Amino acid sequence: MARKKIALIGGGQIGGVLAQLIALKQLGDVVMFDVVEDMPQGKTLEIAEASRIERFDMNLKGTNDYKDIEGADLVIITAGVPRKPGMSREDLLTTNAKIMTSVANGVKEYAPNSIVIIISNPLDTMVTLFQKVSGFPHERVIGQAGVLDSSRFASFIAWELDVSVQDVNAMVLGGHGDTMVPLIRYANVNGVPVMEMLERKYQDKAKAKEVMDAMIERTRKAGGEIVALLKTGSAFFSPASAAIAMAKSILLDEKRLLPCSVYLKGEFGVEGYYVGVPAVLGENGVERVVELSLNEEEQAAFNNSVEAVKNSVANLEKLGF
Ligand code: TXD
Repeated sequence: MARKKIALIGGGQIGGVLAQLIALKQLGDVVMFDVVEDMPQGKTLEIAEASRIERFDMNLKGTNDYKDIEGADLVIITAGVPRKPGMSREDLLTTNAKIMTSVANGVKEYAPNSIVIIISNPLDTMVTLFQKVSGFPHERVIGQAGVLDSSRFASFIAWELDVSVQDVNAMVLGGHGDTMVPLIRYANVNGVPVMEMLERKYQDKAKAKEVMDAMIERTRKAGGEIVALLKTGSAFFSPASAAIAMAKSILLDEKRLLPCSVYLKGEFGVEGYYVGVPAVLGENGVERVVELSLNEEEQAAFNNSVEAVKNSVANLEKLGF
């Protein structure tokens, strides 16, 4: 089987971790593109020089020329600017929309058959823009947000209940903004409902709800919490891990059910927008969207989050993109 070729567009903080994880997990050869001269060459050279220690045979190449991504099977895009303390993801819209337009043209020209995972913020809007400019089929353009948001939620649950995070299943739907929707009813520890565990722990329903509400609030603001601590940029280890889970499911045709930003054609009552929902990822990209029943409160929260995505996309159009 020929080795897969993975192009990373953007070789900054997340791009660097992506390259290292791809090499360590031996998912394929890496081409890292960035507009900054020499930097992607330096980063990939450095990771490659650890190949003897980590024992991988993957090739890594840095470039400032789109031609080098030619024939990539998978493209992961982190190009753009990250948030600084006090900024919302939406504040990045104008700058990142310009960058995403140039990236979409580059990918369209040199890797027209690739499957694309987008990480740049504001996430759902950047995915929308990439698809619009590239004209790629919707199932080959996917946004990463839900895998990370869900992992954050699962981590908080595991720490609260003092159980292994490996046994926690928790999912966050909706747009990648502060209105995202962590699903309480479906959160469980190896099948045991998280709410039931909280109620048994505190012997008090109101207190259990209070604790859950605090975890939900922390999940919604988790990106900002990291920005406030780092001060010079946003999360980069965990978004890279999240995108790699999606990449692996696609490259190895694992068909994992992962929450990601995918194009909806009526599912969950949404028509024509990219929003975070559970989807099966395989060799064709998004193989299908998995619908689940939401109660009134969950659907209202989801609709509210979809409104935020719609507003962001409307802003993009107002800016002329
Ligand atoms: O879960 C998620 N989706 C996210 C998204 C979680 C955290 C951060 N998220 C967003 O990812 C963040 O708001 C940013 O929009 C992106 C990338 O974050 P990163 O921390 O990697 O930013 P860096 O270190 O600034 O890297 C961005 C790189 C940098 O090297 C620039 O030179 C490059 O992008 N860049 C470009 N590359 C290619 N083409 C163009 N035009 C370009 N412009 C800048």
